[in-house]
Amino acid sequence: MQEKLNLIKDNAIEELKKVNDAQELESIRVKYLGKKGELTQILRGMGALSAEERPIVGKVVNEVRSNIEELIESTYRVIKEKEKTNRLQNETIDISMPGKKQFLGKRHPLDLTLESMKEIFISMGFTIEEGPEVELDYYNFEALNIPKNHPARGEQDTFYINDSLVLRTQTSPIQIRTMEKQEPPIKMIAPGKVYRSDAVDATHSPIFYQMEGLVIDKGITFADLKGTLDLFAKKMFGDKVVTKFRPHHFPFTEPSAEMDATCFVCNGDGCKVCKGSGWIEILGCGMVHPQVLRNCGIDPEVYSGFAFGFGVDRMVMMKYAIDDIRLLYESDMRFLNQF
Ligand code: 2NM
Repeated sequence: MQEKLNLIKDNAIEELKKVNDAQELESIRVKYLGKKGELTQILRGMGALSAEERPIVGKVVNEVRSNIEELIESTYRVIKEKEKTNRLQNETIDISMPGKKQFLGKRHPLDLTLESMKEIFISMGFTIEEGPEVELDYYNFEALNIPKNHPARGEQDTFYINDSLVLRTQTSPIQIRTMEKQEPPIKMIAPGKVYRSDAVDATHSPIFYQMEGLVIDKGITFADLKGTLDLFAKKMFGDKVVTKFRPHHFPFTEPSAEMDATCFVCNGDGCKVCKGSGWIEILGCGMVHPQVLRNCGIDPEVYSGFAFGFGVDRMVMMKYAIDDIRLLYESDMRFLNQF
């Protein structure tokens, strides 16, 4: 028995000398000390020994066992030390290697254009107001003279949350909310995202951006409207731009108009951007309808005002000669990196 134990010990020592890594070391530990290991087998078989033999053999087995354990322990430390040295040698940092490129985000052309529009109106003393995108039917339609069954509802078909809640089709509900809570004078713009259930094509997107504006005070006339919007066009597209106002119809303004500006590309001669006409349609506008003022608790005998609305996407598309609105919503970096 003593001989057998010594043989096991010598074998273990030999094998441990040849160990190269932690995995090999572990399989040696299992081989000798594991549940089915050689020493464990011997311990299990001790029941068959006589009462005198048992303590003697037990002592030797334990000695061999702790010898092997210590050896495994020290071999483990040697292996770890070797691994660390190897790692340090292999992981040297080559500071002459080129770095990893960090990609910086960019402003979206819609955001850039919206900002330059806002700047122009801020410089004229307008405040910026905001409102909810999920809006009461009342603020989106009713208060703006668009009752149920009005044909304008069809043109602005939208996403209904339920009978009284819609995704706003225009930013005008922000004007209504502002007029309700603020005494005139009011001089505000309302930029934001709006929704319509339009099928996607080169000029339609179910989500797009609008910017509307409103001025209410005593004695505001159509001349104020023209002066303000003409100045906007000059600041936005250049001093040479000339504007003209064509009669139009909106339910919430009377009279109403659309403003055209001479094409900023050809100065009115006619080109691809203005489709040969020399003019570009910029915005809709008008004097706020007296009923809309009354709906907001403003007396139309005392106050008057004008309002206007732009499609921001249209502005971006004109400014950069983009012919497909989908490019603004597809997040294709090959497109967006150009701005
Ligand atoms: C437009 C065109 C004309 C407009 C009217 C109002 C309000 F609330 F004051 F009645 N807000 N916005 C308006 C007027 C909007 O967009 C093409």
